[in-house]
Amino acid sequence: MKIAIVCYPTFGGSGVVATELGIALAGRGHEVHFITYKQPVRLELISHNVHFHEVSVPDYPLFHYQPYELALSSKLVDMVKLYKIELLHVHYAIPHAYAGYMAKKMLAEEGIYIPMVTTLHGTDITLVGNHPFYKPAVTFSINQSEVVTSVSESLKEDTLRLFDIKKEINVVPNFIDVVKHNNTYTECQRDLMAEKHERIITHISNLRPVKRVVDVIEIFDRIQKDIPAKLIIVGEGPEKERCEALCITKGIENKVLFLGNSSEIDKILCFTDLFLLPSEKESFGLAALEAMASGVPVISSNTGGLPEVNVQGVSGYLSNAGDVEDMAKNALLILKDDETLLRFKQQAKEASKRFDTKNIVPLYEEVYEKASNKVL
Ligand code: GMT
Repeated sequence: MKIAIVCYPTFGGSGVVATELGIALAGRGHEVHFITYKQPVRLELISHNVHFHEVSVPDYPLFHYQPYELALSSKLVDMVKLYKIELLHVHYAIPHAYAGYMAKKMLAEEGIYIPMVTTLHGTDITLVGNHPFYKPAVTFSINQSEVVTSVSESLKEDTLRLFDIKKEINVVPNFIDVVKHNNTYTECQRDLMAEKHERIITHISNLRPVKRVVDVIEIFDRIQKDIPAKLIIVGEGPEKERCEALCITKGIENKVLFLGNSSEIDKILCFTDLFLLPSEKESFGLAALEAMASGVPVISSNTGGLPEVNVQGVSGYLSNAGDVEDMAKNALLILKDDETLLRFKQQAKEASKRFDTKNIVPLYEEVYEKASNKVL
């Protein structure tokens, strides 16, 4: 099948999932066209089955805001016609579902009927899409998609609670290539980051308030009072400066490394002993799944879709968002001795296998089949 994938090409989870999906679909013989404003960060390889079409918005002094969805919908129309694309798969409702709907309508004027699948990722529903500025357009474009998917049961429930949705929502969880995450780095270069006797704790996110990065520092502060440890924070975002300042106030700045955005997540996870994800909201928690697939146990909050990913007492522990005492206590339970840590590492890896690419990508193929049979 010829599929257009529309996504955010940045470090966010939705872009990562969309990119990995495109790569996996191409591997299964589909022709995949990424249509977005920049080559997706995880898309290293353009091949005869994987294409990338850049959407550019001409700069014009009259525009206070650049009309991205207009440029995107025009680009979609052109690419569908040029490559005879058979299906649009848009990731993240805002503004992609809206632009996709406009493209569908323009194409229909020319007698070309193309189905659209919209995948909801989380903040497009729980944070941004829910705002009265966007809500009518988000509701409309979700209802106009042939098939709607969400990345967790929890996100499906949130969507049905917050919006007037007339469509069935199919849950297709995020996925991970378990084989790729099988640590191939035997030594993992731990010594680059920490002394032999120190535990390495990692947090990866876009450092936005919803991630509660301050809690990451609070949890780590309690851990390092009990056992020798280092904290690695990967990502860039608005909470970074506040967290750097907090580390100085607590006198732990020499134990915390802020690495910025990294394209070496696999290497970092390879030498990580514990992953922290204390988010306020999290529709799935792809970062937690990536950690688990690399054999890293997870201490997380119990919000949103996290309980569908992190298994209490098996791949790690879950606590109420904000309960840093409980999270630190649970972290110490896992880290206290080598034998317990090894057990949790193995269990985390095992628990991640439910979400292996080979189990989930066929579910998207079924969704495409369903969408193709009911073009609106
Ligand atoms: O977490 C973010 O702020 C980024 C956001 C995105 O759009 O990339 O992540 C959302 O989608 C991911 C992929 O489906 C999920 O794993 C994240 O849980 C979800 N984030 C939130 O719900 C806060």
